[in-house]
Amino acid sequence: MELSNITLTKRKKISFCKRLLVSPRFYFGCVVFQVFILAIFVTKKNTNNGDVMLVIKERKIQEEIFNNTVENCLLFNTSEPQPKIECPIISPYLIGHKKPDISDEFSWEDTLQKYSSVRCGGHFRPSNCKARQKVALLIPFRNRYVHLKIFINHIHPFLMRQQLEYGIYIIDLDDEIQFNRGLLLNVAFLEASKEYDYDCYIFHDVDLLPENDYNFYRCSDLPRHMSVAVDKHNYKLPYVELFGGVSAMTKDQILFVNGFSNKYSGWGGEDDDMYNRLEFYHMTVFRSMEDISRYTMLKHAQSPPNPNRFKLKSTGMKRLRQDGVKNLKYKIMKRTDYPLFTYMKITL
Ligand code: BGN
Repeated sequence: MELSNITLTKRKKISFCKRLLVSPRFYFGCVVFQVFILAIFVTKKNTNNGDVMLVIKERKIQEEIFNNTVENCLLFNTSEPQPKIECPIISPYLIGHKKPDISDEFSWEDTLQKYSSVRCGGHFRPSNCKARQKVALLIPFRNRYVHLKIFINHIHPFLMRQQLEYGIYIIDLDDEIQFNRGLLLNVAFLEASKEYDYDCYIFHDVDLLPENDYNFYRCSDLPRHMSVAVDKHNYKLPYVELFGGVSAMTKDQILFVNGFSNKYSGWGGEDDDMYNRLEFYHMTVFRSMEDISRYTMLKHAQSPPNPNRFKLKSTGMKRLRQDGVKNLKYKIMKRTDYPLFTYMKITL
């Protein structure tokens, strides 16, 4: 009895296999599976290709925009006479909301031509009135040449329309040292303030393009967080304590809280730490309306987050007085005044 049962099961299995081999569904399944494997392979290959293409593009644009030096621009002299009459509070040149052009397919020569009134190092001053604020744009940077090209082309006309006097500082860190946004912003602040008596310092990520020129790039009595509504976050503020992206502080406000912490290497946390500093000194962060403070974020791969950022943040207020712009030691490896921005590379 048992023996016949076993033979029956065996027979069933064999007949199942036989049926499977002649079934069109089986072959269809095989084809689908093969296509699936092939698709994974091709996508992976394309991603690698994409990476290579991006590196080539970055190189090309680096050469394109870092090719021109002071010979191609007029020197900036702070003591040049300027009109006595102050610019109006609201500039007559504002155009309101306009989605930024994010293409990098334009000629840098044309950009240089268009903004030839900008002085060496990216300094600009309106010619027909005295700007109400002198603003330094401080931009931490590493290897994002495509973004830099788009950003510089976008930000000059934006700031000009606001009738500001401004300087643009791109600050880069020794390749051997891990990227550190807070530290770079501290250095950029120290260097820009040595150079000129700015009223306002704007900490600006290179991948954020302001969409509305009623988003005034100036400081107020309170520290300002400006990139309130970013397209990547569906134009909504992700959390109330956010101080990253674009923010503005006066020299006094920065010195009062000892600038940013220098300890946050890698991505994340340095802006939250700054928010804590402001809170510690009872300084409220001011924000403009969401429909004005809109930004387009340029696409990029997410940098690896710093795994120590939570610990650093929780112990941050203990270090506040020793860790910041005061007593920060660094060396400038390279400084060049390009026609549309000042570039500095520093080491520690
Ligand atoms: C937050 C980051 C910020 C960053 C925003 C961008 C942290 C917490 C560290 C203690 N904060 O999550 O640094 O600017 O995202 O949306 O990672």
